[in-house]
Amino acid sequence: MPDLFINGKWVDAINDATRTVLDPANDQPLATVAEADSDDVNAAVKAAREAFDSGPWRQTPASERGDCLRAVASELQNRKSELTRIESLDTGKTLLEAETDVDDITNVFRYYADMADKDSGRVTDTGVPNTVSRIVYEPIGVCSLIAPWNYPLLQMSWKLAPALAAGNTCVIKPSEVTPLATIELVKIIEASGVPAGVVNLVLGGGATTGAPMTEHPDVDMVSFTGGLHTGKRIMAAAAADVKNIALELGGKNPNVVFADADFETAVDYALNASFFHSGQVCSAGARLIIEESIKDDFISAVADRARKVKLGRGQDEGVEVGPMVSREHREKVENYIQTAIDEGATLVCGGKRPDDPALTDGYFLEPTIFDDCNRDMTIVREEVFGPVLSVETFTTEDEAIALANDTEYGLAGGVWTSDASKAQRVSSAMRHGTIWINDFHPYVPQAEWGGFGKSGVGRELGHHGLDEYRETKHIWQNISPEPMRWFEGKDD
Ligand code: TXE
Repeated sequence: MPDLFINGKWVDAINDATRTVLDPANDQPLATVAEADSDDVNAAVKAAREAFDSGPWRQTPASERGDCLRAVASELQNRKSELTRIESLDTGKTLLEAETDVDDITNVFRYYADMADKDSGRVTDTGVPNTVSRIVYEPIGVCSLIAPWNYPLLQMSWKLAPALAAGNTCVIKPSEVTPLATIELVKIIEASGVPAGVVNLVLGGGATTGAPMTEHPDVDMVSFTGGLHTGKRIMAAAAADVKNIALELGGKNPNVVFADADFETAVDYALNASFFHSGQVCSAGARLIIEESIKDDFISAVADRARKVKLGRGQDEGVEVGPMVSREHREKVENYIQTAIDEGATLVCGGKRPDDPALTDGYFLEPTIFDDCNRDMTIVREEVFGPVLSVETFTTEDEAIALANDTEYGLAGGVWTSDASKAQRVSSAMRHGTIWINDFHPYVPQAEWGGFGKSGVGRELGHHGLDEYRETKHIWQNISPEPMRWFEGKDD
């Protein structure tokens, strides 16, 4: 079956090109999908433009748009086991992680279904007699939504659900590395009653398919989640037409542990913060910033558990961490590991591919910990996006805060302490978009997600996540118009 979806029809790429999608657990082909280029993007943008300008979607009552999103949420649950399996196969993540993703995006669709008709603007008191002043929200227009490979369904849903709730039309592109579950999501949207042309799916590489989505003059808004380097290019491309943008560009997230934290719980969460999904998480707690007095015991406890993490195929029983997403990405992370060694960090555990012969074909990498790190090291400054934890130490609260903020990113961070006042002081001082106190990683659709600094522009989720996809318009009416005679009396 063709797998580009343009103007309500499933079609092949115009140039008939295809791409093979690989299973990261064994390097074997999983599927062959269409590979779009700028011709397909042009067709998709044209469909989205027409659907926005003359189609019914933006005039559809917001409550009915909400009903479509609710139908998507129900179908996501009906097809949960199938979607879970596809997402797990495509990304390498475990079935439990993939299932959690499907539950999470169901909640995101439900949340924006409910939000769709809850806030249609406000009336202001202008203070000027005989006037009516209304603030209303309108969709922005055609939105290009570009997602990465670590959370393909989830990242796309964070964009698509609010974009549709607000009445926009969209051209969407998952990562070329992990396109499979998004194809299923679009089938679900098609069946939900969303009209033709409102959601258009293109598949393909960043330069050939993604870039035209950001450069096309008929696109009004670009929402992107991915790497910093690509984010900068997209921002520059969007500048040509002054398009609206929303960018989530990852992080270098501190996990600050004070000596008065509950030791066992903090160890458990430090492990999860850094090695969950092989560390391929934008909010991964990849920088452990720990009070000097407990460092040795803490590192030794985390390393003991890291050595026991069960690697394997994400679909197999008992597996705790799957492979990395691609051969190229594992090589990139291995280069970071070598650089850390060259720059003088102390390797505590991991740092290599597993010895298990059953894992040699997949893109596996052992959980890796580096002690004796400092801010001059590449591993401390750059987003590694793999199962690699760096350790820095502090002795005072101020020092902990300074280390936590010593990053060009600012996406998320954790603070561990049993002192409630200290928790508040430190979390207030940390310059990051999300702070977890005595926790790490949870998010909810009700709360905004996004970063300070180079972690991006704008916010997803929550109220703000809907605002990203709306224009605000002020409508002013003079209800008793009469000549104002501003210029009278100025004749010679
Ligand atoms: O991401 P890219 P890559 C970080 C992580 C990783 C690095 C690079 O540090 O090592 O990014 O990963 C599309 N115009 N994150 O190279 O390139 C691309 O096709 C338009 C953090 O895989 O950012 C894919 O759909 N689109 C992150 C998407 O952008 C372009 C998650 C992401 O790919 C494009 C993933 C272009 N010029 C990686 N070039 C997070 N924030 O969670 C590429 N794309």
